[in-house]
Amino acid sequence: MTDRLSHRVEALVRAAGHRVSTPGRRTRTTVVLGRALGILMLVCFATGLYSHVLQNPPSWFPLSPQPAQLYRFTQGAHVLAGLALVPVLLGKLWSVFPRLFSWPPITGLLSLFERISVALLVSSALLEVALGVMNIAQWYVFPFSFRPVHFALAWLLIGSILLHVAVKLPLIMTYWRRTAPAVTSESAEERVSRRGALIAVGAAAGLIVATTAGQTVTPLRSIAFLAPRRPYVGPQNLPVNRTAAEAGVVDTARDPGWRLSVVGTSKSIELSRDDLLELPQTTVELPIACVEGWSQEATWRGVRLRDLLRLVDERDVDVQLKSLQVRGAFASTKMQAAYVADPSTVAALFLGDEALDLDHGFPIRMIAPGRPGVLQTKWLSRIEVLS
Ligand SMILES: Nc1nc2c(c(=O)[nH]1)N[C@H]1C(S)=C(S)[C@@H](COP(=O)(O)O)O[C@H]1N2
Ligand SMILES: [Mo]
Repeated sequence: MTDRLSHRVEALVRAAGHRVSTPGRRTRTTVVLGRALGILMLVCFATGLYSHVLQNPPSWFPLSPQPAQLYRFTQGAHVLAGLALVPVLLGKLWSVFPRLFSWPPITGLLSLFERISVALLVSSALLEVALGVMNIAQWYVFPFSFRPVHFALAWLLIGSILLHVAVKLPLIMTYWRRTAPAVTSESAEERVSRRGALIAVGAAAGLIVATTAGQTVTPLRSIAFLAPRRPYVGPQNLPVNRTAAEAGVVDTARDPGWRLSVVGTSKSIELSRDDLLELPQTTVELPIACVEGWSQEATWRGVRLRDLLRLVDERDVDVQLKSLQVRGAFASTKMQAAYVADPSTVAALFLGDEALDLDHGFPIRMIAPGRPGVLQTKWLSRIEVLS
């Protein structure tokens, strides 16, 4: 009885395997796609770590506000590489899909180990990429906060990649070169089909990058059809991630009684918007570089943060920046002394020649070089020295 059942299952699996196996699904295809995938994932991992460290800096990490454009570059690369790897990942899964039907499914301890590592790899890769895409689409349907989960999955993913490469090393070496005997022995038809598969995957990745890159590479912005936010689209020609209405600050931000509190360890002051306008003004060119991959340079004018702190006799200190916003992860952010000391770190009152739009943080917002957009706190109400 069980014998007949297992024969039926085996026959079914073999038939399914036969149906899905085409010459395009060759080990060489898998290796070529795997290499591209490995490179893209390494780019994502390195840039993701950098972004994580900027948002949660360990005390030993040498934070540097300059170069001011660095985060814009690394986070743009993170999101673009992450999007480009979607078709490569799908192509690679397609190329190994027939192996799902290999029979018997497990031949020993090593093959059990291999199957578990592949299951881990595939599920963490799919989940990681899906979460990233959902996040940039601001589709927060998952019941947990994005960053810690994306971060933890990244380690799981990189670990299972290392394991996978170790297990597959002999195959990878055999099929690494185009001139390898295992590759040159394929038929002309097989070669055409394999190349076709690679070209299709490459074209899909190229198309995704071309139609998204404009969110950060401004000359390409007119073809950024896939980008959720595009440069120069928004109030004062700058995109907005969260509006004043969404943050619940419309009334408090417009209130004539608004004051900015600057709180030092021994002294504190309160400044109205007019008081702030009387202080020396500085103009800086700095980008907003959102963690979601879009970025845009803008001209900001306002008071240097270090000048504000001098008013309460402080210098070289870490500060807490508090927003009028009551709820939400970015209602309050921390800024380390390295950024506070930078002469281009400004509490901005103007964007270009106009007073900040309400959605850009009126009456005043923080703008500092080399920081993730999430830390450029809008609708500032309080700057507090951390002792
Ligand atoms: N108080 C507050 N500040 C905030 C945010 C927010 O939600 N609340 N969003 C941040 C994010 S994610 C980005 S990318 C920038 C965007 O600035 P902009 O809307 O002026 O372009 O503001 C940051 N400052
Ligand atoms: Mo952002």
